[in-house]
Amino acid sequence: MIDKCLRVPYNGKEMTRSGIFHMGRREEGAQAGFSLIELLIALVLVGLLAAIGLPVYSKYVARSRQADAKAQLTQIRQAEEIFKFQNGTYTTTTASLSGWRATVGRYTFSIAAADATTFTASAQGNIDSDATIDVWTMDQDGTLTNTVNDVDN
Ligand SMILES: [Ca+2]
Repeated sequence: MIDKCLRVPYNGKEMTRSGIFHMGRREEGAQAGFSLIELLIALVLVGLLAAIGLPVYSKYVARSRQADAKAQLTQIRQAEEIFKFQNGTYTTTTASLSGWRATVGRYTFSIAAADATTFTASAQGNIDSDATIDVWTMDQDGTLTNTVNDVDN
């Protein structure tokens, strides 16, 4: 077939009349393209990659959402320390805390308990597609606890 084609040398390769470089030999009359089996194999491979990759990606996204809870709980602790410095005690009155935000991302925040020496702030949010709620708490010492981990449940 290549013998019948117009030969135009280009960078050491030969170009046919149709402008396609000859990379290999193809039998006369054979059609270029993919067979059904090749397409099915490609579809199965794409399906396998999606089946493996999607759960991994979902967990990665959920873990990144947990950063919202950690960062905001740290800010709440700093606001509580400022409040205690000014008033001698921690507070559950969130309006008294500087920079208070009741929701950040998928989390809602609250202060369950506070007195002169301790407080417990918590964050709750559903960070993935199941019904489990992710729960974080932070105390006056900055101890961060993931009471219910939505990523692994
Ligand atoms: Ca969930």
